[in-house]
Amino acid sequence: MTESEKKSFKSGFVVLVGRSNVGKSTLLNTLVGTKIAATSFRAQMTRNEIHGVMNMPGTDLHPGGQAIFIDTPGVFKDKKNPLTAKLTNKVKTILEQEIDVVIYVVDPSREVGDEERASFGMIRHLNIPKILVINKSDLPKNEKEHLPEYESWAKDFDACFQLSAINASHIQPLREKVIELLPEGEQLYTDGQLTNIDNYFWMAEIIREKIFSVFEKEVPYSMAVEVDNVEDKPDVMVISARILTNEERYKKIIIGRGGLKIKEIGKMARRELEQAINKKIYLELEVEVDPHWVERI
Ligand SMILES: Nc1nc2c(ncn2[C@@H]2O[C@H](COP(=O)(O)OP(=O)(O)OP(=O)(O)O)[C@@H](O)[C@H]2O)c(=O)[nH]1
Ligand SMILES: [Mg+2]
Repeated sequence: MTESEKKSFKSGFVVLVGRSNVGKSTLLNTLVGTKIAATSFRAQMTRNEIHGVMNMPGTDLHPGGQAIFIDTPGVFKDKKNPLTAKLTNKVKTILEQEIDVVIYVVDPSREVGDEERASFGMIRHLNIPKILVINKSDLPKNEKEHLPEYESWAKDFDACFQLSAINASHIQPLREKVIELLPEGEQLYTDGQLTNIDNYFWMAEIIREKIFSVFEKEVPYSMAVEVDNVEDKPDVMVISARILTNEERYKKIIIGRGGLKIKEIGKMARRELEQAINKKIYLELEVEVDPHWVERI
């Protein structure tokens, strides 16, 4: 890198904020180009601060840059749930850190209500550039019934993009805008380093994602996954993990009749992990009742 290139290089932290289920984690994965964060049609998938790094080489027209996207738990209105309080606090803590740009994500198929206003309220006072992303542009027109209302919000933002995170359409203009809005600075994550999460956490998240996908509704949010051990043998990787839940009845549901459900979860998780690691995997899954798992999140 020459001195002048170094000077104009941009870098910084870009936080993704919005209600639960609007597609923040999907967008993070698409922006980075690798699946880092687990996603789900169920609310409250994301529970931790997850970083995804995007490196953009410089061109004749634009300086290069590095954006570190920070995925946050979705804002969710369900006061009775102790998990919700914990997750809301996590978003607040993330927003108190040094961040350079906010991407506020909305879903045009969902109406603007108290939850949306509370969510916007968390970022509106921030004195940094803000981008509005109206996601899920792939949905049919009649499902995006609240689009005009969200479009009218654009005036409160420095830029607004309509895109589809899941189809990766119209993503490049957003990437360029992010780099444009970042301050000049040096590379923060080293080459090849794409995230802050470790392998154990990432594996646990894949397993949790599969639990959400196997159960439509009956399984509670009250569930966590912990990977206890990973043994990387020459021909197979042995992963031991525990699914933790609050109550005995949920344990029964997760295991399923004759162990059918847990087998299905294991099969789906194994398939994805094998593909990502490119190695045969043996996955040992247990279900345990642990009423205190929320406290450890
Ligand atoms: N049609 C459509 N669906 C999408 C798009 N992006 C995300 N989704 C879906 O929306 C659901 C929620 O996606 P997530 O990325 O997990 O949403 P999130 O905002 O991270 O949710 P939390 O982590 O719970 O806050 C999933 O079923 C995604 O497949 C999109 O561009 N179009
Ligand atoms: Mg998420």
